[in-house]
Amino acid sequence: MTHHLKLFHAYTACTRVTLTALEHVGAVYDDELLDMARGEHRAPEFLAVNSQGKVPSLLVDGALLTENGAILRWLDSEYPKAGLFPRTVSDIEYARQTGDLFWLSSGWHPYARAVKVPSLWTTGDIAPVRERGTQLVTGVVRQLEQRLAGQDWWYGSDWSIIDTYLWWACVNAEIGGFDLSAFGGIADWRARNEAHPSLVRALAREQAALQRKRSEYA
Ligand SMILES: N[C@@H](CCC(=O)N[C@@H](CS)C(=O)NCC(=O)O)C(=O)O
Repeated sequence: MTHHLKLFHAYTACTRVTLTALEHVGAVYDDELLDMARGEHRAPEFLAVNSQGKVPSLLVDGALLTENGAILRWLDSEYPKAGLFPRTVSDIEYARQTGDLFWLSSGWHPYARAVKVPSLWTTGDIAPVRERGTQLVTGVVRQLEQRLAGQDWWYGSDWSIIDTYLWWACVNAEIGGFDLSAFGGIADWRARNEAHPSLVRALAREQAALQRKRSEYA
């Protein structure tokens, strides 16, 4: 069954993961970029769509899905042959993949945001928050380096959407000033991610939405 899909996203946000997944499965979808700097995610029009005021927000035939982990799992079940995740042969393996999604969502994501947008986590001085964020990101990037020693992707020889989510978290921290170049063990993996056609198309789609938004202001 073909669904009508509409994704609300934001520039450089974790919606890069959702966009990559939508591109990877070959979905036809509408998209709308929200300008977070102007507070569009808190505007009544968007809160009427998602009262959490967060992206990704994916409307599936008008029904709301939130959180990358949930959206990625739904897309994987709709497009099982697309290969968003490696096929699992046991419930334990499947639960491990789900654990990776939770780890990204509750670990990497807030750590990267502490580096890039430390004002989210404090009403006071942002410097110690950024410093702590940098320590936490350093710890998980080291774990990533260890995992990638001797294998090309998180799950071994094949790309999965987990690689895009990890890439997004690393690059988001870098946008906030984190020195990713100090981690030589992830350099080739990063380049492979950035050459992946689904991510390349996703970034082009994000860029097109950004240009549309800018032309609204002009
Ligand atoms: N764990 C969620 C996080 C969703 C999330 O926090 N998104 C950010 C953008 S990367 C957002 O909407 N921030 C707006 C806000 O928190 O006010 C996911 O990966 O989907």
